[in-house]
Amino acid sequence: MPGDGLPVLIVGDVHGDIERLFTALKPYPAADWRTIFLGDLVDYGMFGVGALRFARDRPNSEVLLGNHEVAMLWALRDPGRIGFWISIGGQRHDLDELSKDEPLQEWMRQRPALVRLADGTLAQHCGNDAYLDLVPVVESDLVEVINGRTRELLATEGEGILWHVLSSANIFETQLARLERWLELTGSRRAVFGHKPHRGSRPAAYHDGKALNFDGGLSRSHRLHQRAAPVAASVAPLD
Ligand SMILES: [Mn+2]
Repeated sequence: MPGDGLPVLIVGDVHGDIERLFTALKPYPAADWRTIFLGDLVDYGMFGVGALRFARDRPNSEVLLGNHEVAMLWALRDPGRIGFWISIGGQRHDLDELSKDEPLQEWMRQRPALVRLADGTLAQHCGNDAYLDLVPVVESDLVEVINGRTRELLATEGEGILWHVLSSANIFETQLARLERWLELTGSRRAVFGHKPHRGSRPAAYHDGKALNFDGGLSRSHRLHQRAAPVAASVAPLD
């Protein structure tokens, strides 16, 4: 993994606000941090593709798949999905830009759904165990199996299945038993996710830190943008 051994920086949902992303990352030089982007870099804001390219090219970084990336890839393949995608914040100029950039498309289709860090942290887009729906049986290397299935679905017109899984509501805040089962199945000690803005000024911790939400509503274009939320609500080191 790129940046193994470096302290870990988590970046919640960017949603096209590259300007606030730059502000948020200023204290954290790429060479000094292993950066994990939790997905949903696109939609709502004007610079979704710009944010994707920036995250892709940042050294020592990993970028997870969010439901909005899936919706965008779906719209790219099937024009009949463009209307839906625009209804969830899709920006037409970004789709045009993506359609001209095949290497970026290919990179997006290779994004993992899950990343497990050396300290036992599991990074994922939504705070839900719906990822289990992607595998018929629970296997020992669950994280790798789910990531393999994710890539397979993106390569075989399975965006609808992935959209359904990745847009599942965050439940770990309120459902400790499901969180604990998920952590056990994936061999993890805590889950880090984004997907739905919390309302705090720092990443929100639940169940003694076993669940951490890093979506601080960073994008000013998001319908749930928290006007007073500092960038540190979405971008912060992992303790
Ligand atoms: Mn999301």
